[in-house]
Amino acid sequence: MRDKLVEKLIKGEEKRQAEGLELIPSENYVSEDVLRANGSVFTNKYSEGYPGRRYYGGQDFTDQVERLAIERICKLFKCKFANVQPHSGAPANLAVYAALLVPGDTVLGLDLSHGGHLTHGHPMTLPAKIYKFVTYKMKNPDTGEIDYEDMRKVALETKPKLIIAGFSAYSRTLDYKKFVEIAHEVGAITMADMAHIAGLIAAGELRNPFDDGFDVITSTTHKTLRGPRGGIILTRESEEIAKKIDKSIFPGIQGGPHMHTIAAKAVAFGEAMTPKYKKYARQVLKNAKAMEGVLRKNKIRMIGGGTDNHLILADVFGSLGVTGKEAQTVLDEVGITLNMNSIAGDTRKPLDPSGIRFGTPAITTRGFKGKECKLVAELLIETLKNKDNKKMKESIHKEIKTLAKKFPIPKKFV
Ligand code: DSN
Repeated sequence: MRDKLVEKLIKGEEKRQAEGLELIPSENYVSEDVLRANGSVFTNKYSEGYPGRRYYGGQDFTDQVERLAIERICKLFKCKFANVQPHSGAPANLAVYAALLVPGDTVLGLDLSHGGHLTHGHPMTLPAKIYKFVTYKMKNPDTGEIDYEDMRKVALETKPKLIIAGFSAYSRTLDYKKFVEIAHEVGAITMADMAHIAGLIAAGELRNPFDDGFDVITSTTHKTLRGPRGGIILTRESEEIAKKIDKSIFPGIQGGPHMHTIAAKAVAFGEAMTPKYKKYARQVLKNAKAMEGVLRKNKIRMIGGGTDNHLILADVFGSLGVTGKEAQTVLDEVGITLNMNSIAGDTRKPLDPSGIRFGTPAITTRGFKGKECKLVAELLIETLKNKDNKKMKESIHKEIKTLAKKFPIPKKFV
């Protein structure tokens, strides 16, 4: 690359990724094929509209690649319609709200402090300024069970037009049937924001909300789905809903689709259809269970009491007296990347909360199995217990680097 400044930064990030262990549960590594498509000449092309009805000429290949992405994702999720143009998860969610609601309508979603996502109604977000968000919560943070009775009560009282299932920091299985029952009772549409677990659903390892009658699924494409940064909106069977969503994305909230990203999505969806990917998704879950075991043995409190998916939310302040921010910083020092996270009922502030959130999608892509995941969990706890011991941290950092070297980031997934 001629721009030496940017080249140096790319190399630096490559080295950081290669030498450290990525435990942020929403991150992953893409294959060189996904990277190739993402860095392709499709980035040069404007394609406002949809395949077969665009507002610019020269669409022979863009039409084909967008159709391919749609066909593949519909097969993976067993649904009739897909919009693959959302730039990411937040615009995907906004587009669904704009398509199906009018300003002032009520939406019911999981409380942020109980694992929900900012776009499900945090007061600082644009949707929260347009729509009225009400929430449901966990019945008991130590089991993670959702309080479906209360959810029903809130729904009957507030008559939401949309009910959202989905999360960014929740580790247990949702009962989609209950969501659908409650939605039918109050005449609401159901939307599942599956950004975190989309890949695990696509692989058939976790339940598909469409199988229980959900109307719409939104997701990002770069987490467990292992594609480029981007979003998708899927509609199970209603052409009316799908048409409204298409209009809501373009011309509603976006202009030209990013065709290079759509090409990369098509590649990633193709990879997700292979037996190798299914094996990967199964291992993601096994690896999270292996880490859960180590935390339990060490008496570290896990929100939800453990995990059914790829992530763990641990109360490190309550268990070890280390704050989430301290934990994130000290783990960065030894080459383990994860993120601080608020926990249900947190008495600490979001910028230095009680919890940490981590997961297995990226290390599983590197080839980690249960044995390595247990070791990583042990090193993580060891680091937190010895956060002021420089020598100990240096030795753990060395061990992490050795482990990372033994499991280089793969380039080919199929
Ligand atoms: N930022 C993503 C996550 O880390 O979960 C969700 O948007």
